[in-house]
Amino acid sequence: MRTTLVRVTIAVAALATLVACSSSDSGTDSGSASGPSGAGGIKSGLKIAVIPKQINQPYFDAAFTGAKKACDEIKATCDQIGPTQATGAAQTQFINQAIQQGYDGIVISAADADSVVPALKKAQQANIAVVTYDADVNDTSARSAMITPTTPEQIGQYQVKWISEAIGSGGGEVAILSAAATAANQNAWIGFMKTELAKHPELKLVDTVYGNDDTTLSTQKAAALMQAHPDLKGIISPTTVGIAAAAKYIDGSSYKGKVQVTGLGLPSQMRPFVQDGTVKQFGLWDPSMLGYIGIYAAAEKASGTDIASKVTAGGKDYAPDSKGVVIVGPPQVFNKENIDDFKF
Ligand code: RAM
Repeated sequence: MRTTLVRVTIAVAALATLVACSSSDSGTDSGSASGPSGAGGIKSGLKIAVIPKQINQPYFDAAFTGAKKACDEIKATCDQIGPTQATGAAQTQFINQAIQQGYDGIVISAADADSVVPALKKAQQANIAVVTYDADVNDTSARSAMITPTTPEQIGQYQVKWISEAIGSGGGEVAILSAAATAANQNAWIGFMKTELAKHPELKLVDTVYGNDDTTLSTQKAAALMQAHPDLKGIISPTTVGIAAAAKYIDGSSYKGKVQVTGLGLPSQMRPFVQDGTVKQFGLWDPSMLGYIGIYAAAEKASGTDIASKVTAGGKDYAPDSKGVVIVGPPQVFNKENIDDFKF
């Protein structure tokens, strides 16, 4: 039976729609934003750059699937551009490239919450609509809206719940294997994990390490954690790259069955580790919704619509909070019973 965190039916229905429509390419390339306003006042022919923390990363490719669907619907061109390494310095080059190439909008997941800000402000001065998705910037004036999966609090709390259930009442030492130390999303979740861990005296957080969303480094960090903490009972990895690396490492080691792994992962990458029992449960949300709503928000802003109190995507209204944050929700937990139902 499917375990529900919030109201999973909505997410599954939305996901099914997106998956069904996701294989087409981005919309028409008219190269300018001068087209007449279409439905919802969005100009046709907008050019929008989607800048993930890094390219060739299945999580961001899944998000871009939703972005392309939105671009098809609004007759925009959207391109996913970005670095292979998730750093702010590398992303800055792509932001500058988008400015030079006359994009109308940038939808970005910030690898570094601070260092991309000056370039994003330059983009705004060049009349480019800037929206963050997945990972925000610290200076929120550098973007018009932020599309976030669900509340950071909930994401933090659930990861502690999953590791606590996997380890059992005996408890023990746990460690966190994160992405980059500069990523605002992971840092916010870790903050809430610590608050939640304080309610679990049986669990002791002994280390927090950073694999920078790099598979090799994340694997090395998982191995080093085991060396440094031979009594470790669990690894929480709030990154799709980190959790896949940690699960693979534990799966192939003598720690299998002794050390639990959980966090945020893609069902497609985690399936073998759930099926063979290395991972009992983990979670995520539908990444494609972040790209989908991100494109609509950027397109509305680029078309002159005020998105401070409402973003409309695919006929549905989302209300940003006072800081411009749109919560997509809800999260989904994956386990042996339901993992085959999810394709992303
Ligand atoms: C990785 C990235 C991304 C995060 C997911 C859960 O793919 O760090 O920012 O949201 O994990």
